[in-house]
Amino acid sequence: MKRGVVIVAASLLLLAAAGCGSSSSSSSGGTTTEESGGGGGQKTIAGVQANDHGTKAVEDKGKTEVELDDFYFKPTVLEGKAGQKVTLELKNEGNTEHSFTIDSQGIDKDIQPGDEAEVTVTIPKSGVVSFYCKFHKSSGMAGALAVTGQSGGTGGMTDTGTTTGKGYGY
Ligand SMILES: [Cu+2]
Repeated sequence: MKRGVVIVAASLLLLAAAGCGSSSSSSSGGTTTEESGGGGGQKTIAGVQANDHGTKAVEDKGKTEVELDDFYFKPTVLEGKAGQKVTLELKNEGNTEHSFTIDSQGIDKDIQPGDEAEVTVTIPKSGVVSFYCKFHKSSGMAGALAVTGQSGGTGGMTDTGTTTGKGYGY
């Protein structure tokens, strides 16, 4: 009898908490990125879970700047013409050492905090090529080279912006 009262009281409290808590729900679970429900900016790029900081077309002439930070590449996906050679200017703006590594192209460049480095990469003929930081790949520090216009279909990259879904009522 006593226990039933307690349970009812508890569930009333829960209801009350749920009712007024929704307006000010700023408790987003701390700083871990274990399961970011869409807002955290993680996506699977070329089969690698990566912290997404945008897609950019590479420069036709000149260098394309890529920022290395703790712990992401920005831009994260570089798009160019199939087979195009691209010079990347890598800038480590983080507080720890990072690397720019592409296994299939024999590239493995270590960059100290505040330093810059240049690498020449090749946009794949089709699909995507994964690059990553060998120190922080498991933290989602990865990205990809992709052929312009093909990134939506290949390698499991999710292309946002094309999901309209609703609104076709006309
Ligand atoms: Cu790193």
